[in-house]
Formats: sequence, structure tokens, C-alpha cells
Amino acid sequence: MARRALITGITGQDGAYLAQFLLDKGYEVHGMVRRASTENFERIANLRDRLVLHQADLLDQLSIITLISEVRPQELYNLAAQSFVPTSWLQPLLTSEFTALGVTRVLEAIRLVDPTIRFFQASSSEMFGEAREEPQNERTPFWPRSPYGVAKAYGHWITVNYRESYGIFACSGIMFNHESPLRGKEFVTRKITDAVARIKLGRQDKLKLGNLDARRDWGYAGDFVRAMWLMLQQDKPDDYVVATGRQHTVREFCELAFSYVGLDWQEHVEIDPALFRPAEVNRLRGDATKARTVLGWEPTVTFEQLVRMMVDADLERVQAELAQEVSSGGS
Ligand code: NDP
Ligand code: GDR
Repeated sequence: MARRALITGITGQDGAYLAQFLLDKGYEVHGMVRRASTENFERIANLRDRLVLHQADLLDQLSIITLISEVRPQELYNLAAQSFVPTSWLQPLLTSEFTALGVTRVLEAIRLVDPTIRFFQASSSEMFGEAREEPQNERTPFWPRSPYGVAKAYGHWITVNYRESYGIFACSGIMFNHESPLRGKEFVTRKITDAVARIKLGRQDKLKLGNLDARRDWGYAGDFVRAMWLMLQQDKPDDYVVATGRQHTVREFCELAFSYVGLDWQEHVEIDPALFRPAEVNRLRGDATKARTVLGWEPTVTFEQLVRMMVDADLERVQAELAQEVSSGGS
């Protein structure tokens, strides 16, 4: 019988990559989606026929219990969250409800329905915040700098706590930034590659950004979902940092993305003070030694390849949009 997995947040970047990965492994893949007035399934459109989607919401305990009772997965990946850091200052309570308490709701449902379900929690390098050491590993203390980071720290510790209190096979993946052509356009990498494509094709001239000096450890989402799965295949549940170990500034990302299409970033990028954060996470770099040695996990896509992959995908998309406009204008 095929193994059954349930993914919350299946309509997001990681949900789409994980769904594809699990389908390729022969899993029966179920996804939790929340009700919206317009369907929001673009990222999983190509997989739609092979997935079973169910409506439930992280805010609604009963809906999660019902969902898990119906699906009875062997593995549950909790990827759903309010994941955009700036929004967490505008909506701190909602962010806590989704990103912090939502984790407890899922864990409570597992405890009630079937405590043998293996659980993955999408934790974040934002928990390290103003990091006490570099690089950061599983023992580095947390100092989150946003309501999002604080909520993720709660989600991490409640995952550890349900493992220790109830013996649930619960793993927390402390993931550093990971990107792809499916990344939301408000995150800085995709905001840049989308703008590069639009500027190159004459649809835009300027790109407004905030802090160019911030340093991140950027990896490829396709590599990160493999680490999630590996965690749930081990004999024992544990927590793992997932990162490339390499760090770059936002400025470097810009330079590389613009120069790849023959543009000078300095002619197009403008600094907008409104895009600076109330408290910034200045530098993050992860030490994934444990994931490498225990899980055998390695990133396969370099920073340079990632930037080029994202620019190429945005060029292709904007070109297709332009062609569509021309053909509908001409008909
Ligand atoms: P996205 O923002 O792309 O996706 C978030 C998903 O959560 C969407 O499917 C969204 O649904 C869903 N969601 C949000 N609120 C609810 C709710 N109340 N009920 C049900 N579903 C909800 O995030 P990513 O794919 O980038 O990230 C996946 C997870 O990993 C998140 O938890 C994120 O915080 C975490 N993470 C991500 C990192 C990264 O660099 N990408 C790094 C570290 C951690 P909808 O489509 O309806 O909005
Ligand atoms: P981050 O990602 O906050 O690290 O969270 P984001 O891409 O939003 O910001 C990275 C850095 O870039 C700086 N920056 C800008 N950011 C955005 N979004 N827009 C801008 O115009 C801009 N200019 C500069 C930011 O100040 C920041 O320092 C991501 C999310 O996926 C989280 O859910 C996840 O947990 C962490 O990564 C790890």
C-alpha cells in the first residue's frame, strides 16, 4: 500500500515542491487548503489531478481533528504559516495564531487521533535573529527579532515538548532561507528576479528595496523538501538545521541577478526607507553538519545557479505574458 502523507500549506512554495517530491516517491498525497473566494492553486496546478485536497484551517481545531481522522496519514508536514516577516508587525496576533498556536492545534489533533503519525514542523532561522554566534547550529540560542520569529520559536519548542511529553515522532527542521521560481513575489529574492525580468523586457524601470546589507544563507527549495522527508525516515525524531553554509548580501543578489541579463543594478535600484524593518536580522549563516552526517543531506544548487534559475524562470514568464497580450490585442 502507498504511504500516505498530509501537507498543510500545500499551496505555498514548499508545499508544491514537497507534494511533487512525495508523489515521485509513490506516496498518496493529501493537502490541507483553507477556503478562499477565489482558488489559489497555481503552484500545484500541474499536480492537481494527483492530489487529494481538503478544506481546513489552522485557526479551527475541529477542522484539523476531522481532517486527520479522515486522512489518517503516516506522515504530516506542517508547512502552513503566516510566513512573511514584515506582515508579522502589522498582524502580530494573527501571526501568532497561525504560526505559533496553529502548531499546537495540529499536534493536539495528532495526539488525539493517532499519536503514531510522524510530524514535521517548518521552523526557521529567524528564531536565531540577532544571532549569538556564527554559523548557527541546533544548539545556538534563539533571539528572534520579529513577531514571526517569536511565533516560530514557540512552534519549535512545542514540537520538542510534544516529543518529550507524549513520545510523538515530532521533528523540527530549522530551515534557513530557501527560494525558487515559486517563491512569493514579496520576498526579496523573487522581488528582485521578477523586477530584473520586467526591466529587461521594458515593462518596468525602477526597483525599490530596503536594507541591501542584510546577509542571508540562501538555498534552493527543492533541496530543502528532501531534508524534511529524510527527517521523518530516521529511527529517532530530532531537530536539524538545514542550510547551505554560505552567506550573501541582498546587494550581491542584486548584482548577480541584474548582471546575468547585462544590466547594471545601480541604474535601477532605489532605496525606500519604508522597506526597512523595525528590527532587522542582519546576518544568518547555518551549520548543517548534523543534517549532512545523520541524514546524508547535501544541497545540490549553488547560490549562482539559484539566481540564474529564478531570473530565467521570470524572463520566460514575463515573455509569455507579453506574447499573450500581443495575441489578445491582435484578435
Ligand atoms: P508560503 O508563504 O509560500 O506558504 C504558506 C502556506 O501556508 C500557504 O499554503 C498558505 O495558504 C498556508 N496558510 C497560511 N495560513 C493558513 C491557515 N490559517 N490555514 C491553513 N493554511 C494556511 O511559505 P513557504 O512555502 O515559503 O514556507 C513553508 C513553511 O516553512 C512556512 O511555515 C514558513 O514559515 C517556513 N519557512 C520557510 C522558509 C523559506 O525560506 N521559504 C525558511 C524557514 C521556514 P494560502 O495559499 O491559502 O495563503
Ligand atoms: P526573510 O526573507 O525575512 O529572511 O524571511 P525576505 O526575503 O523577506 O528578506 C530577506 C532580507 O532582505 C531584506 N530586504 C528586503 N526584503 C523584502 N522582503 N523586500 C525588500 O524590498 C527588501 N529589501 C531588503 C530584508 O530586510 C531581509 O533582511 C524568509 C521567510 O521565508 C520566512 O518565512 C523564513 O522563515 C525565513 O526566510 C528564513
